[in-house]
Amino acid sequence: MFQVDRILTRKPSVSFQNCIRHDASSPIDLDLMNHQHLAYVKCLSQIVSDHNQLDDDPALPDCVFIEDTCVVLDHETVLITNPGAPSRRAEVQAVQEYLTGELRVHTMVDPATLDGGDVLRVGQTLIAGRSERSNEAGIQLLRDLAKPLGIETRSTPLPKGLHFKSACSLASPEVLLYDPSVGIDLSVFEGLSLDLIAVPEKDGANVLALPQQRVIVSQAAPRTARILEQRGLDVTILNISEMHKADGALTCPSVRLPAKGHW
Ligand code: CIR
Repeated sequence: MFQVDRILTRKPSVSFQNCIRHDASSPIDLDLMNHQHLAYVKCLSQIVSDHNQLDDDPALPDCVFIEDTCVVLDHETVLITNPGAPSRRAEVQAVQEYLTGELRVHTMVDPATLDGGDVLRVGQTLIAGRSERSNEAGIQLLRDLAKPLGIETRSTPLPKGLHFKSACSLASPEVLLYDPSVGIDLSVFEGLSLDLIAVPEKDGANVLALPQQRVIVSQAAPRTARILEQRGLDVTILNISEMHKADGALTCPSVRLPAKGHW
């Protein structure tokens, strides 16, 4: 997304330490998480002034990862997802309430499941990863909604890892970063005029592209940051160690809403 009008975030839950994670060996520091989240929000707010933050919910440990609750299709249309992890289903309520009245809201129910983290937007194309969280029925619903808006939806299996966007993301409208260890079928990007760059660090595969060639990169991926600087991008580095411990990365804690006609 390169002309962002507004940003939506959600405060980390007081129960964030109980989030879903594949490796719980290193303890999560909640104070540090809150500090890192504030820095994330501050960084985005300096670039996009219109920012709203939803309250946290003690019953929803993963609610900070608001990206998974919806897919914004254009400046007036959003799909509220049915997250694949049952413990995350209720996260969508607050997001739906907030966006209702502002956007045309579509919803999804079982057996369809989809996490926003599995949907990568490249211009007028959506690329959805079929993962443990996002199934064919969820992707088909997305495709059906997107098509009349002139948006094509492609899909590809995610061979391993949590989300498609844990394994690849846009650093700018022309540059796609991917983690070569995941084994994504790169033919899914054909015809999209992208430079594909294999990143040297796993935590470098998910970056947050912002307007004016700005991009946020995790402090855990210094070599990826250097590659992007060498390509002339304006790189900001953030420490998101506590989000990484929760299998989260830079796109996950925000929803970016486009300006009319911009995508
Ligand atoms: C989960 O397992 O659902 C969370 N702990 C992490 C979600 C990260 N979200 C994302 O990659 N879009």
